Amino acid sequence: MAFDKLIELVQAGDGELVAAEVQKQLDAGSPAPAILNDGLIAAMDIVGEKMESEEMFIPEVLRSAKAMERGLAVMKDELALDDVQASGKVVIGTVKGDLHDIGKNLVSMLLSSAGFEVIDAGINVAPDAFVAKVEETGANFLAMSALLTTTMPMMKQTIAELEKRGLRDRVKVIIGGAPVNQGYADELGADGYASDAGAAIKLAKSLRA
Ligand code: B12
Repeated sequence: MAFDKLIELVQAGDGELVAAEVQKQLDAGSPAPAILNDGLIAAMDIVGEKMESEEMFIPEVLRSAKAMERGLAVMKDELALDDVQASGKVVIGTVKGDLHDIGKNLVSMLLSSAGFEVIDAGINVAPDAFVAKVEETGANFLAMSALLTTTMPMMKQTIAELEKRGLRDRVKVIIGGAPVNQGYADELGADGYASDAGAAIKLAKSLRA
């Protein structure tokens, strides 16, 4: 497989070699979305399995995560979907109790390249902090990421907080993260769910009108 070496390097957590391998793949004509999905994300899936089976531990997983981000940085321009200006202001963050930010950063990066103004609220963002950011910036989108089944309910609490502050009608709420799905989005009354960063951009554009 073309990305075997890249997958190995991400697991080994060597950011410099990952960045060089991504560049090599781009130079050889591999499309950036394939390098992302079949290389970097495929590697993180393996890392997740090894984490679960205790073949890898937190410090190693973190090194892999950082290495993946180095690889992503190399492809930033290639991943830009198009240069059409999309008028939209998005507050994005990972919900309270959750420190996973790679997916959130990827969505954020692609939203910016698609012309959205992105305000990154960071990780471990409490419902009132999300809502304060929306209020302060006048954003018309709120994008929440959760990677843990235990932190998903924070999305519900954040939507409730938006309602309490009378802001729910002004913002489109979109959600994502590995344990989240369309059914959960429907249950919460979110405006949309997307399974990956590319779909997230399409979703945001479709809701913008
Ligand atoms: C890297 C990682 C970590 C790193 C995070 C580093 C970082 N800076 O993010 C560290 C080591 C810190 C970590 C810690 C923990 N982790 Co962790 N981690 C992972 C791992 C291996 C990869 C996640 C990742 O980055 N994937 C790559 C990105 C690109 O994918 P993604 O996040 O899914 O994002 C995509 C989509 O979901 C979507 N998306 C994401 N966000 C959004 C938002 C919107 C609005 C939209 C539309 C779309 C969208 O688009 C993204 C791009 O395509 C996963 C396993 C896995 N395969 O998911 C486990 C995993 C998520 N972790 C897990 C666990 C259990 C933990 C810990 C509790 C471990 C522990 N015992 O301490 C802690 C919790 C810490 C905390 N409080 O958050 C479990 C969760 C189980 C569960 N169902 O709840 C997993 C699934 C591993 C496993 N199989 O057991 N982890």
